[in-house]
Amino acid sequence: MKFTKTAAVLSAAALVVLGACTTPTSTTPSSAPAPSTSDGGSSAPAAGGDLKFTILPKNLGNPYFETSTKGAEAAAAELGVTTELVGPAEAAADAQVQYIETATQQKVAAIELSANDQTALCDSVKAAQAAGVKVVTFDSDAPGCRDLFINQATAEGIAKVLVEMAADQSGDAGEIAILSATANATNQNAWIELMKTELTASHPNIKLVEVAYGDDQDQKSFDETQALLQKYPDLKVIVAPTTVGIAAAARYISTSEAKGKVWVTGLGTPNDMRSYVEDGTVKEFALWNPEDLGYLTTYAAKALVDGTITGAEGDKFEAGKLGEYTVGADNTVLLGDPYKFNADNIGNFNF
Ligand code: RAM
Repeated sequence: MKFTKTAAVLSAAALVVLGACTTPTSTTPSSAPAPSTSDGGSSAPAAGGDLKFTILPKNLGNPYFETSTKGAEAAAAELGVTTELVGPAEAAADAQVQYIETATQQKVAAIELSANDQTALCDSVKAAQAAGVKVVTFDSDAPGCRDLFINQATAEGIAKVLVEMAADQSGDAGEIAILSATANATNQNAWIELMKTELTASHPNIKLVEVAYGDDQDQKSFDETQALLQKYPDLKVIVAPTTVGIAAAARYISTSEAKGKVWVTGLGTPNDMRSYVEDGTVKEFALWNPEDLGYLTTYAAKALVDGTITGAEGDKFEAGKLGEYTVGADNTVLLGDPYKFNADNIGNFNF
């Protein structure tokens, strides 16, 4: 079942309305299978013909990016584009540079990038662009250099949902901690800054005691959770705005004495989090549909490569089953709104 359709059917009112600058006009789920299109070839792309896009997530083996890649590949199949998925095993700050350089040498038409670092990648991104490659970030931006950013939801909207859940689950008072991804992650850092602002402005009785980093590695996130519990015996909530971190934190707490006392919330996938909602470790968490994010990214990249859009504010393009989208300020396209998952609705989602 697709998120877009289900969310609309379930409860449109439950969605956080954030002043979207997109206009999805259709929510018909795609039945196109996600093909395996790995191709390490180095021939130049022919306009309108054998276009090649490189998909470069923060790291491989992360279920979130496996799902976004599925969407990106489904869109590529619809558009007749060949894709190659590449990326580092670990989400380190500059680990993506070599993949950008290789894609540039291969003269791919576009790179779809979730940036591990806001600035460390810009030299290689600029070299790619100089060689004629369009660079579209998704999920985590490199604002200083990319052609276009496909944003899953506004940073303000994500921070608001995260703080809302932390406040609900702590009784709006007491100690909370954040378990993030890497210390350089553009997306998590933007959300955390806005969370701090929101906490100070509207939740004076909540104390954020620490921001810990699990580096989007399962074991490190698990160990950091244990350390947080030892350091802060009065901790009430761990907010993990990363799918890897939230799942690892929930796994730790599900078999510890903290279960039922320390709540885990943040951003997770329903499939990763289902058992922890069912066993009472997790009350509520949020996300968007990563598959739609990947799908939209490929359509946007294709529109850029075709010259249908330049990435300027107001540019419009068709994104297959998702309908028409409009480029907003700062060369950004917004997918939609974050969505909260809990025991009442998680059974309706499968990603
Ligand atoms: C992890 C990554 C990704 C983030 C999600 C919520 O998979 O850090 O960048 O958007 O979590």
